[in-house]
Amino acid sequence: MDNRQKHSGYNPLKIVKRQTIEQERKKAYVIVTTSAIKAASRQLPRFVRHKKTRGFNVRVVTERDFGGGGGDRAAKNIRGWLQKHYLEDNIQYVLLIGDAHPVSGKIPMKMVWTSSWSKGVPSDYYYADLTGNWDWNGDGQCGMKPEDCGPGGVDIFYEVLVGRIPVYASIKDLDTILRKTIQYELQKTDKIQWRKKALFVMPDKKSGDYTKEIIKRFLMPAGWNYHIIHDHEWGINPSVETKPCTIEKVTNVWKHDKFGLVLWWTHGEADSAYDVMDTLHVPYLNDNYPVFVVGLGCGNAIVERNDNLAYSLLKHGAICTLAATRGAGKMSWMGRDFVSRLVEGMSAGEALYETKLWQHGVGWNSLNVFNLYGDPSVSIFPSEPRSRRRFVNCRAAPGGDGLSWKTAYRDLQDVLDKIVRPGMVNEIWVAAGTYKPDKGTGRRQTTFRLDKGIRIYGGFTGNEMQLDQRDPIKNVTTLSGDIGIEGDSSDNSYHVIMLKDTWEAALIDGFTITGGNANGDEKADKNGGGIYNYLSNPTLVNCVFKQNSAADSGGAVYSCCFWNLLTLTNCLITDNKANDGGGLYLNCRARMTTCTLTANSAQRGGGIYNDKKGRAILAGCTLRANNAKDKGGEIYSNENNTFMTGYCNIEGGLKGPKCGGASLIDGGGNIIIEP
Ligand SMILES: [Ca+2]
Ligand SMILES: [Ca+2]
Ligand SMILES: [Ca+2]
Repeated sequence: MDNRQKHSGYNPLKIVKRQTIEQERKKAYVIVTTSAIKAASRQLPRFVRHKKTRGFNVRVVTERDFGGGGGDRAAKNIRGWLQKHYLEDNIQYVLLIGDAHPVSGKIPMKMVWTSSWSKGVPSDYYYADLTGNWDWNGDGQCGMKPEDCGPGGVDIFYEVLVGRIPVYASIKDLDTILRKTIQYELQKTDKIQWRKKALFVMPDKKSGDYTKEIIKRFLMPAGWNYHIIHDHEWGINPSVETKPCTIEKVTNVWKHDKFGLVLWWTHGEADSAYDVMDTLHVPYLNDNYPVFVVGLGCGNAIVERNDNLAYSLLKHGAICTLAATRGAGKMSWMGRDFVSRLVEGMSAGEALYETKLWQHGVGWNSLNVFNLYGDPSVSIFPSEPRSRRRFVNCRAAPGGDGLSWKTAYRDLQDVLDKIVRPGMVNEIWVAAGTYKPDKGTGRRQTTFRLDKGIRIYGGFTGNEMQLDQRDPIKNVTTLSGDIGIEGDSSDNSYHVIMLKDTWEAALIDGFTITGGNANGDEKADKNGGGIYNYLSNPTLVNCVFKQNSAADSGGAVYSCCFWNLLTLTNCLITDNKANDGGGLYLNCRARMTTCTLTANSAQRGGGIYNDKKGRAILAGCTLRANNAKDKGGEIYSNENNTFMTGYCNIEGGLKGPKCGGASLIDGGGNIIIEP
């Protein structure tokens, strides 16, 4: 260890340990109902036993636990109980069973007002997001956008996955549904191949491309078959199986074939999806092969009506239904994304709430209006693995699927290529070695583009099962922009990593990032040789940035814009160069802890250039021997921003000659290293 490192905040022995996303703890399945239903249902005890055999802690909660009431009062009490217990009990699934009427029901849906013109939408989203304040402006109406949706208000991140079985009068119907659900889940894998067939019912001439997209992108790669009932051909190839679209034709196809999934898109009301299905035809369907129903259209799940189509199907013909409790506007994405996740093996609840989450709160009415009837933990292929973690090892055999170390991808870019929608992969483990973004093409625009919500970890030998078994110091894992001629930076990638709009939790942990050379013609390609970060909130942990450069700003990292947050922990940034900010260029919020910047150089801000919208806080960091030709060898901070340091170690001190700018705040505890 040389003298430089002795003063550094970068401590190779102290790798920050992080929990993986998948927790080992047993998950809980909570059934919320009334004591009357609990006493009367013959199947409920069997259902509880069944869920226990599937690995859940199961708990039946009644008004005696949550406090009872009707309508809004019951809703508040149920949510309050869930808020109190979801963390401690590790609750994953919530099944609501009872009278769901939003005004009078004992296990009600919550009336959500979605917008100022809304007449109220009964929704269970309220029970899935337990951390948000759904009446943030305190006017007594929940979920109004924008009034209740600011910071601290409604939060689109779900904590639990919610489904419901409405109970109108008959406990017998409830028992039928519970019995069917148990049977569905107990069927063995070799007996459920029939489920790999989807029925699309589209009496709308616009929906040809939509159907094609779902089939091509999601069904065919997963080995599914399909049947289309359509009024028109509309360029579907091969041509549609059945036309035109009438309720009689649909009933006929549905009852004589077997489908895992039925999706329709049409106009509708409580008891009818026009030209597709209505409650009169439901009894003719075959309940021995129940389907997942995705009903795109208005009102098929109007909960106040005991003859609503979604519930009628849940009793006979369906295993789960996703449908609207009121009029629905834009919703094609809802069906497509929900189906893509079901096909991949997610449970109904996961598929629904992941779909809602990744919609970013856009289409707020639809996000509330579409609700799940049925058990949220059921999936079409319950036994198939559906890990969202992928493995990469440059020494792996070719042709791997990335699902284990043994079958790892060889190239990090292979994983990124295969992600067809956000959330499909959420964790990537990368074994020691060097990875380049261009797949040998030499194209300088190629980069490791990290999509939303991905956590990427380096430092493995290639057999670890736990995250804390890795050692990024020993198993150096390099992401290198040195494409083309090795050692010649003039033909390197403009950015080794690019983050764009990754608003959620992108994490890069345990990598050496090197060789990016942002000297392109486009404005963006002149910034951020190591990482180009735009409108994203990444966290960089245990990373080393070295020998990256940018013609304009941010040799190692360029980070923008002002409402975003860049978090750097335990990183070493050395030997990078740029015009502004040889190490870092910040035009956003930044939080840096125990990082070291050394031997970076620039015209202004050798270590860090903090621009007008920059608001940086540094704790326990070392800046030393960085160099600027013009001003701010260690730090240059523009006016009208803030730059605060505490317990840092800055050569020459914060007010010394190597720090420039009016907005540097001494947070106390700083040490001055004399040059
Ligand atoms: Ca409100
Ligand atoms: Ca939440
Ligand atoms: Ca090169």
